[in-house]
Amino acid sequence: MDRIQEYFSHKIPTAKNEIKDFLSKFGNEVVGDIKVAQLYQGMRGMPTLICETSKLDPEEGIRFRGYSIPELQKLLPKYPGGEEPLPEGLFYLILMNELPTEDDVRRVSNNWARRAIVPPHVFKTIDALPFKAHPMTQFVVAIMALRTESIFAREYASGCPKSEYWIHTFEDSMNLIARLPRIAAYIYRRAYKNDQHIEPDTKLDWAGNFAHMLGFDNKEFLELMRLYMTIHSDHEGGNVSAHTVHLVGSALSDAYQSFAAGMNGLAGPLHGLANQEVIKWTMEMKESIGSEVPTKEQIAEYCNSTLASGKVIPGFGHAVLRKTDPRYTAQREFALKHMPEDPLFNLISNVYDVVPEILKSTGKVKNPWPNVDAHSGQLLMHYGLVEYDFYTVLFGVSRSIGTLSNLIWDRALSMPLERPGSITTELLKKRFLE
Ligand code: CMX
Repeated sequence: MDRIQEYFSHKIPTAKNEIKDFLSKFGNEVVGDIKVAQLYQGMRGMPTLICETSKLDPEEGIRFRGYSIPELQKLLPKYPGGEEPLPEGLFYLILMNELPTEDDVRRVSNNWARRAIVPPHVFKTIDALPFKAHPMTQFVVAIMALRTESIFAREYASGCPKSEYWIHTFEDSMNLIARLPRIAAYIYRRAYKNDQHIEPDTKLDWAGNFAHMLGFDNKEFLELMRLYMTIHSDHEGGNVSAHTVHLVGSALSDAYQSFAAGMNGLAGPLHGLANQEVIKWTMEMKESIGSEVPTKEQIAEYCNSTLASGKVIPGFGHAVLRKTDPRYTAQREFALKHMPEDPLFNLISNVYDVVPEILKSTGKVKNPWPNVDAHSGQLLMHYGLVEYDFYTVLFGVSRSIGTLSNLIWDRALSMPLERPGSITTELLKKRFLE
């Protein structure tokens, strides 16, 4: 057992006892009512899951173990000379429920670097796919190919006791998080850079090394990756990718199977794929208007034509949030600091000025404000990562931190198989009409 795992193991008995004690006192209390409409509305607003790592407030946005993004930008350790938080620190915080020291973060970094070797058959599996296969398809296939390495699957098959499930899930999760940047970079370089690959730089941190393997060694880009990987990691338990990883994991599917399932959810256009859709939509707008700097009136006209054609405006709206996403704001501040004159940034800012009023005027959009995906593509484009089909893979690499921390806790707390009840419309009608 390594030091990080051992430290985590000390957290489990206390957490278990607290829950047991709480349940013995309040297990029969009612948490909320379920309205019939909610059953037809994607279960919006129903508290049905336990997720300890983060909580999303509709007005304020995400808090990771109680800390907002601006607070974490101050409190989490940075790379020497850097200003953005290291995702290793975010991982430590949400897993241990403790702010990490510089040493804790260095330990996570070194631990992931040690685990980062990807077996050759994974690259061969990716190579078997057409170059044009969507990067998210390649990503999911590669994660499943890596499943040959699952310690949980092996130990479960050989009859390990239930008390050890979390240990094997911990090992799988750490290995998977460590290896994803290499896999993602391989997919990127294969698809867009003539299959010319870059060896890892083991002196770098996890996100910095990822940027390096993608082929971007600009210091600002490394900082962007640290911020990006931190803020996309976790968004409480009910979003499609987090919920899917938890649900599939509840069948004792291993970390590879669970995470691959979650990534198929992230690849949907209403969820993570929106980050590529935003840039695609923005490029199509510029082309359609015939200008690099469309006016606000032209943007408004284009938005109305998007809505009239029955499409959504990507990057705006949210199932929970009712204000501008603080992840959007963090990225906007990065742009204001490093590239205030970037024409695409100015266009994205103008879209921000225009879209909310238009969405409000539809009378049906509950949240007219931008979400995380409205800004991320502009920052990547600025540094030359222009192949926007790849953007959701970046989101996916980051999401491993949150979803797999949760999976470790699920096994540590022996969370049961998830199996909610369902009901037919006919039965509902009978109940209320007869
Ligand atoms: N553009 C146009 N219409 C929108 C809209 C948008 N950006 N956001 C919501 N609406 C529409 C919905 O499609 C729905 O229309 P119908 O009643 O005709 O079906 C109506 O407004 C009400 O929807 P809502 O309750 O406000 O939003 P939901 O909780 O149902 O959906 C979301 C949330 C994110 C799927 C939706 O806002 C959307 O489609 N946004 C664009 C895609 C996007 O940016 N997704 C990324 C979200 C963040 C992430 O997961 O990465």
